[in-house]
Amino acid sequence: MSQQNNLDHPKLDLHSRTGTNADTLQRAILDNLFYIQGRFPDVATPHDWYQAVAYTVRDRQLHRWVKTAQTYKKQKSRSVCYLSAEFLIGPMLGSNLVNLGIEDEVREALSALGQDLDVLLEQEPEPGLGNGGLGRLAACYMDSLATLEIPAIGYGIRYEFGIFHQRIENGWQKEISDQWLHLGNPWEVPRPLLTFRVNLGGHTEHYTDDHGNHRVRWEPERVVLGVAHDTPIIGYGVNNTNLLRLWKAEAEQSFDFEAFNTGDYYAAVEEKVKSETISKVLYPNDEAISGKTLRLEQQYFFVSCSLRDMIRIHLQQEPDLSNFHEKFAAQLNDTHPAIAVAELMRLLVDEHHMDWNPAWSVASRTFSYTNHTLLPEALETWSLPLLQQVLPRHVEIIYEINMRFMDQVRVLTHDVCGAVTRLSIIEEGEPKRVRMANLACVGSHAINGVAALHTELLKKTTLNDFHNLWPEKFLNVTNGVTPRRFLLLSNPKQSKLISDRIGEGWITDLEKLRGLEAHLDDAGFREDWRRVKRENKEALAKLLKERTYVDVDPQSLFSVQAKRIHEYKRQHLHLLYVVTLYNRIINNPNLSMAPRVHILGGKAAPGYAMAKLFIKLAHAVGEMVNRDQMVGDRLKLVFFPNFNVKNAQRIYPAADLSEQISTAGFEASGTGNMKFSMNGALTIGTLDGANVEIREVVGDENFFLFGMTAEEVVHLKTNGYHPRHYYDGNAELRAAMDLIASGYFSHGEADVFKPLIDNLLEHDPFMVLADYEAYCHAQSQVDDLWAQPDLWTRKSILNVARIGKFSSDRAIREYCEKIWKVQPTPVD
Ligand code: C3B
Repeated sequence: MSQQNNLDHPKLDLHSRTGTNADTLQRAILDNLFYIQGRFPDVATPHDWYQAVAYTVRDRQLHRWVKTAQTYKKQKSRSVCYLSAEFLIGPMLGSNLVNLGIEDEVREALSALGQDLDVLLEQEPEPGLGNGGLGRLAACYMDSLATLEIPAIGYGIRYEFGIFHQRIENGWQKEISDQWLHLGNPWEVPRPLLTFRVNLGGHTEHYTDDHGNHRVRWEPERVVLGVAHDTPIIGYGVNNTNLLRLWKAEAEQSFDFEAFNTGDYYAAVEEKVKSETISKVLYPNDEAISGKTLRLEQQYFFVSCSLRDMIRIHLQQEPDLSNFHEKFAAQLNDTHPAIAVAELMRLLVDEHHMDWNPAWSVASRTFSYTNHTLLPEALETWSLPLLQQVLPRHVEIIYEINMRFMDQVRVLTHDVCGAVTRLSIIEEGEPKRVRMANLACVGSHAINGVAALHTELLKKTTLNDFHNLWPEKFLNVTNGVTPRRFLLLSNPKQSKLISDRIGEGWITDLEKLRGLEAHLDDAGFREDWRRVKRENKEALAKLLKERTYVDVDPQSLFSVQAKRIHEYKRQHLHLLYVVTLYNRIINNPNLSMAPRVHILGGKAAPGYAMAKLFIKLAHAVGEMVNRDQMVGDRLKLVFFPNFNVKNAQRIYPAADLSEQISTAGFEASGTGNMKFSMNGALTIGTLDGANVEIREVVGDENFFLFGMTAEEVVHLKTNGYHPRHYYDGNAELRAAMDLIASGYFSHGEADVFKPLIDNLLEHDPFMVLADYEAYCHAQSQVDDLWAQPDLWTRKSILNVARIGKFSSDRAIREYCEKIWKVQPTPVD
């Protein structure tokens, strides 16, 4: 009843519309089926039912959402704004049901209607608005922010086409466009009235106003509209419902009437098409920059809309912008939104007429920057002419920021060893380039890496000059993942087993998993643990059969590597091991070994030839190995197509072994490593990214470590690395590479995989060959442990019991305390 009063309308009876018992839900689902979709049960397709359920769930989010907005407004809470070009949120129905705590009731309501919730869950198209780890991290953080009752808005782009679907044809990856919006998106609320005009191109005009002030006007060449589309993000077990606000680009006017009237119909439509292109498609590269004008336009487009939205919200409550930074903490998720530093200065100075110094003080206290990679090809720089062409005013502002910064730097560093040149936001050369990481560092009050090792390397290498300049700005926040989606939702059996033993507290306090250690000596518990894993593996085996036609034995050890395909992640090292096992069987047909199923999954960037060739090789090897009678069930290799959030949720629970084998120093953190471990897999991995910290908490004896350290990698590289030396020195390695090179896996055509083998032999930039022997050795240790199932189970339980640190709740708490300085604002 109190809800009724608080929402200020005596006739608004929220309870009848949003009750959560099975009866009310059943009525609401039928209602939505009829009134929103114009369907009735006799003719409704599973997708119609899915949508009806989704609307029913959304109705139950909406009044929490309104309450949340009211509460935040009343309390004038400081809000976090997470600026990210990617939010890989994945399917929403399952996680919303879990977070609202109404899964059982909805299941019951549906079964009374003759529908199966699991079938409907399958209907949801995946919002693939991200490439991989970075985008998924943003989504996990949104879940934790809401669960921790932190006022927050996620700002990004409503891509019409998300990450492509991967189809495999004759072993090759084929990209299929992702039409996730095709049948409508029940989760979003379009806000056509919440629209900003975004300038692009043109030139600037400097003038003096009536009061003698120097002012700048930006005369754009064209204008596009950014229209807000809101998706409610509900916390687990709380009322707080935050906002994911994604911007869609639209044309300012649908038609150029002049052109239309003169008969040039197509020219009239052209402008519209051009404007809408901006939010059309996600760039499918992870960790490589595209340098395309459209990409810059995307970045500026969403940043400008977001900042102006923040200013709009601010000015509803405050007289001016002098305390903007006290109301908002804006996180730059990598350099993709880094143009925000210049844009906020433009908004404050040009549009709100603040003086430069106070404006700079506001801006630099608003922003903080997370770096996600050390790979040089991922560090964004924009050519100055291109920036000039798209954002002429921002070039002036960046020059101004840089000039003032350089003056400061000269005094502080006395230009020791050329630090000034390296710190400059502008990189000299033909053409000059703007370094977005430098802009982000200069404009932020905090800079963080995403795992302890990564942050240390940032300080020592990529951002070393900035660290020397401002050591106090640097800190580490190790990544985390949400246990709601990646354990509670995706692994119901293991979750139940855990809750039956230690209660449900772990769901919002993952450190509570420690309580499982007390049950380690309980043989019945270990037996149940094994049963759950076996059942999860049976489910995956069934899915693998449907998707790839390969039969696998759920009793085998499931060894999984699922992530974007990239040379630094070294999927080819994994494959060399599989070929090695194959050779061992051929050489010794009676070999007794731990039966293994090796599962690979991941998308390759469409333009990344080596990664695509790898996918072909994985299929080629799988084809030979899987049908070789001599091998039988001892070894299988399966490539799981179209690795995405939905598929990931079925893969993690079924893994025995998690392959985290990147070249040390290259994987900033990794988050799959955490998800596997949370689901009871043991890790075989290098001392890289968050592996280091995972090993620390689960214990050395519960982790299969191998390979060079980051330091050793650098040392070997500087002293001259000769991959051939390893090839010559290891007979098994030689045999595996020779077999691939011989054409054995490519119908005798030796050329097909030549680029891959040649690259390894001649360059091997990620030192696969140097770590091969250590990797094989660690894999033998895996086999030894597999032969002792009970000991394996103990280690699996310990991995889960000790993984609490890697909850995104912990990570978000650290951001709140150390960077954003925000407090929870609970909603009644
Ligand atoms: C990724 C990194 O490659 C991962 O190590 C890291 O765990 C995640 O970010 C999240 O921090 N990353 C990415 O997915 N895309 C980029 N452009 C850069 C880093």
